[in-house]
This record gives sequence, structure tokens and C-alpha cells, in this order.
Amino acid sequence: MGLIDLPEWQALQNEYEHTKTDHLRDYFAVDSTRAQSFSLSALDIFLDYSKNRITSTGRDLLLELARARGVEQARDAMFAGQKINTTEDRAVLHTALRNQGNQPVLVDGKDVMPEVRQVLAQMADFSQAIRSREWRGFTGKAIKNIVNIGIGGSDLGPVMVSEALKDYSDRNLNLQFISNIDANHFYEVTRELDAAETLFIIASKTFTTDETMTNARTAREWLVSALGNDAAVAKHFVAVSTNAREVTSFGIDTKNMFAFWDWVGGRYSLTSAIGLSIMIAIGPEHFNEMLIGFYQMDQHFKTAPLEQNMPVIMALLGIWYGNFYGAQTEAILPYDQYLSRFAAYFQQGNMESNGKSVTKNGERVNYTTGPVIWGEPGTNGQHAFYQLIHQGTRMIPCDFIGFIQPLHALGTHHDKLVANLFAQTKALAFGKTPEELRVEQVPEALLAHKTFEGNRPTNTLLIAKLTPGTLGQLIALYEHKIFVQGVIWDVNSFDQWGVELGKVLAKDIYQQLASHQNHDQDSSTAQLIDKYYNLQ
Ligand code: G6Q
Repeated sequence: MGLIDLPEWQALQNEYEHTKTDHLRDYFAVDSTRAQSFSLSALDIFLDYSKNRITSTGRDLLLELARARGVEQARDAMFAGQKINTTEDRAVLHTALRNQGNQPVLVDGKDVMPEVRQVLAQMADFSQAIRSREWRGFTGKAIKNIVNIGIGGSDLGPVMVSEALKDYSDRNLNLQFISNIDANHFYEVTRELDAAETLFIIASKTFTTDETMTNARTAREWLVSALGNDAAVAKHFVAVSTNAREVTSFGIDTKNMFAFWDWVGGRYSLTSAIGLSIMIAIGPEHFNEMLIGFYQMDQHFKTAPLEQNMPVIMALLGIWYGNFYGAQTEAILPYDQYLSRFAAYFQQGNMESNGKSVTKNGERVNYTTGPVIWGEPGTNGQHAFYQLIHQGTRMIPCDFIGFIQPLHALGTHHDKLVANLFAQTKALAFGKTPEELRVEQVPEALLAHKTFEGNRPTNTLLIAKLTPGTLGQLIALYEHKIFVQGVIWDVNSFDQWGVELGKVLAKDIYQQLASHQNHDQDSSTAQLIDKYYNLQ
């Protein structure tokens, strides 16, 4: 039966009609234990979801929907290595990359764990060789600059995590990322680097991605021209890929290649060899602590009953707002500068996974699917876009993420930071009424402008401290949230056909640009091509 025809869905629709005009102010006024009843702990993460427009009946109905859609069975199928990525006929086993258990994980009858552990050991050896300065470049100098060349799933994870865990990194190593095909990116990253001290990690699952291979070839030319010898490549280039043949044909020895497998999706790959740059920066021990954090959240997701299951609860709240209230976006607002790329990372994680409009069987959906994800760290966002969240016409459910202990305790900074986080969720939930404003003698003409309706939903996630382990837990939490939503919407969260057409057309247009032609183009594209080469 289609999603919206399910009795569980109909019951939720009813619940929505009955509660849509309720106000959080009233929910809190009538139930002094609401905060406790709508909170939950998983490992080091505490989630207060009481400031959501949900009753306990609504929550029960959402949980029934999850059961009706087979969330538990789908979860077990993923962990068991079944080929749930049906359009690419692949297993989805990022959980195997951080598995700390002793049980085999089978793909096509073969245990993948020995290979996973072997690559982790190879990464650890290499990271140590760089970190100890034992690995020398072609001229004998130690490596100081590590440049990861990759894009999308081969870039965003390492960028996000290396920023998040900067405080755990070797500050004498300079970690940089080049992703964009725009030469400005290559130019800016390399302009002050000494090639003799620079290592390039070419990170590409396929080793055919145009942006990455173009940047990689430019990097090789840059290095060879600076060091004056083709033989330098062996000491300054390593590869992370599933494609040994292409790695070899690029000129990288496969002994300097770190493998992963087709059952690791790009946007779920940061715990694979794609995380090599992270491991070099923070060291194998911290990397392992991060893997343990991921694993712990995997286990929580796998074993906790649905009502206590944090990814499930967060996923269901997202469904509630997206499908019943019509919310189109969700904001992720970490109150920690080190998490400045967290929202950008899950923008891909979420939007590439669930930005689909057909079911797994290829039928057009008749409900909305993945939301637009965005966000910036607090408190910066408060001085920028929060206006719209507080007083705009759209509902924007927000996740506020805060840490209890600061990594750098400077005077009053941390208490002020956290006070702002708590204040925002309070303002969004309870708002400010015209009556309250009148008591403050606000002029009548300003009442409408200064009124805050409130009733704007938020989750608050509190974590003791930002560590490799808690970061791992947090990332896995969001990964599994996305998974649960994909199951409920019956979309394939692990393919990304929507990025293909643009790539193919770009190849075609590139050929025409290079040969000054514009045949077989629509009039707009032809005009743009003409402008481009006439004004060059
Ligand atoms: C992620 C996507 C995509 C991919 C990049 C890079 O899930 O598949 O972002 O990671 O296109 O691909 P390669 O690693 O193959 O270069």
C-alpha cells in the first residue's frame, strides 16, 4: 500500500488536523513534566525534543508509522549487507567500516572485515610515517603540507571532520583541500606551498571524476615542474580509490593506494580510506576513537527500541514537519565554531540521499521527500538569518547542537555561547505576545512588529564535549536519521542519478567550447556559448 493510504498515515493526518493550532506554550503549561517526557539520551548525546509541536499521541502514531513501513527490518537488512541500493545492485555497509565487533560482515558470502582492518592498518602506518616525519619527499625534506584532491563525498567529510577535530590535530601539518574544477581553488591552495614538502592525496572512488582528475593532473604538472623530475611523483602522490587500474594508469604505485569498496557510498565514506587526510591530521588513535563513536551509535540504532532510538525519533519529527506541516527546509545550527562545516556536510548527506521523487520501484511519489538542509554555527547565524526563523512566514524546524565543556575556556565565552543557544530555543518555542509587550509599554504601532508568535519547533542536542568519539556518534546519528526517512518515503537513499545529466551535458558543451561551435543547442545555451567565446 502506498504511504499516504496507510491507516497509520491517515491517523497522523487526523492528529495533525486536531493539533495544528495548538501552541507549545499550552503544552508546557499543562504538563510540568513535558521536558522529561520528550527527552532521551543515547551514549554521550542528550536530546531534548520537548520544544516540538507533538503530543504523546502524535509520537505514538509516528512510531506506528515507522513500524508499518518496516524500519526495523530495513535497518537489519542494511547491517546484514543486503543489496539495498537496488538501482546500483550494491550493499550499503558504511557500518562495516567502523565495526568493532567480532562477527563477520558478509557481502556475497565473503567477510569484508579482514580487508577493512587491513586498510585501516595500512592507513595507520602511512599516517605515522608522515606524522613522525619519517616519510621524506623527493628532495629528502619531510612532508609538511597535505593536500586532499577530491570532490563531493571524497571531500566534504574530510573537510568537515578535519575542521571539527582541529584541536586534536598536529598543528605543524598544513592540511588543505582542493575540490573545485575552478583553477582559482588550485591556485589559492598551492600558491605558497613548497612542492618539496607537499603530499597530494588523490581521493576518488571511481578515479574518473573530471574535477578530481583535472586537478590531479594539474598537481602532477605543478610538482614535476617544481622538482624537475617525473620520479618525484612516487614520493608526493598517494591515491584513495576503488579503481586500481586507473590509479596505476595515472602513475601512482598501487602500494601507495588505499582501497575501499563499491559498498561504501561516497557521502558515507569518511570512515573509509577517504578519511586518510583526517587520520594524518589527528593520528590513528584519535581516528580510532572516532570510529568507536560511530560504532556505538550504530549499535544504539540497531538495538534501541524505536521509542528510545534517537535517529528514529529525529527522523519521525522530520517527517511530521515535512509531510504534515509542509516545512520545506531544516536548519542545523551547531553552537561550536569547530562544527562550521557540519551543516554543509549533511546538506549533501541528506539532499543527495533523499532528494528523490520516485519510489524504489520507480513510481512517482505523491508526498514530499527530502528537505532542504542548511545552517551555520551559532551565534553567527543569530545576526544573520534567524530573523526569518523567528518571524518569517515559513516553518523551519531547527536542530541546535551544543557542548557542555568548552575546548578552550576563555573567560565568560562559553557560558555566553550556551546561554544564547538556550535562549534561542526558548524564544522560538514561546515567543512574545502583544500582551507581554503592552506590559513593557511598547507603543501600539510597534506591537505587530515586535510580536513573536513562537510555536517554532526545535531539537536541542547537548553533548559533554567535542571529542573524536562524540563527533563519530553525532555523524552516525544524522546518517541513520536520513536512512530512516528514506525507508519511510520508500526512496533509494544510496544512489544519486540526479547528478548525472549535468555531467554528461558539461562534457558535450566543453567539446563545443573548445572548438568554438554551438550546434544542436537550445537557443539559450547557444547564445551563452556565443557570448563566452566572443567575449574571451
Ligand atoms: C556521493 C556522491 C558524490 C561523489 C563525488 C566524487 O555520495 O556519489 O558526491 O562522492 O562525485 O566521486 P569520486 O569519489 O568517484 O571521485
